[in-house]
Amino acid sequence: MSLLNILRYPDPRLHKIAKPVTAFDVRLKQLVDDMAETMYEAPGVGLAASQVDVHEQLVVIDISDSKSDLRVFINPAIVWASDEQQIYDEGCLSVPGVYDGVLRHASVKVRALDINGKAFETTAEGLLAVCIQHEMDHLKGKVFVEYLSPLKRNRIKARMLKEERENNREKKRSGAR
Ligand code: GNR
Ligand code: NI
Repeated sequence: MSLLNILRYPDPRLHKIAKPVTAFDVRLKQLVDDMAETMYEAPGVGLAASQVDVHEQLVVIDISDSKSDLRVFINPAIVWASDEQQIYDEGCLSVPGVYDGVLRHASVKVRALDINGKAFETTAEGLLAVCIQHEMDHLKGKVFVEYLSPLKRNRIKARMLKEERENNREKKRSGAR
């Protein structure tokens, strides 16, 4: 098990399009383990492979309070979405400290493969529906701040770049000693 580095907005690698997973081997199981560990440690309720610079259609989610209900979605596709929509105050491990309302389908039916390559379907509502749609956006290279107004997005981008500069400066300072 190992922790993976989470890319931060506006890293251009967050906008790469993920390719379908084709091999259900040990390497995939290792990657799922590492992504789950990274998500729990962050802590977050979901993580898409794109966020750890692996551009394959793989998502882990755990919305349980006990952190004991890991869900793995490989090559996920939305096969039905409700007309009803809901606004949820979203955050993202790739945009730390930022929370804002995003309008999405209130309920979605998802078809995906499990860790062994077996197909399954699940219908989600509430936070799980939000999370699945948020993670599937990552696989398409989309970060939730892209739903916000250009003004908000530009402010967020500027804040993230400033934090990155400060982090780099701090890293250099502590490394120089
Ligand atoms: O940890 C997360 N919390 C969250 C809260 C509201 C809506 C979506 C999310 S997903 C996020 C983890 C993450 O960045 N996944 O890509
Ligand atoms: Ni995210």
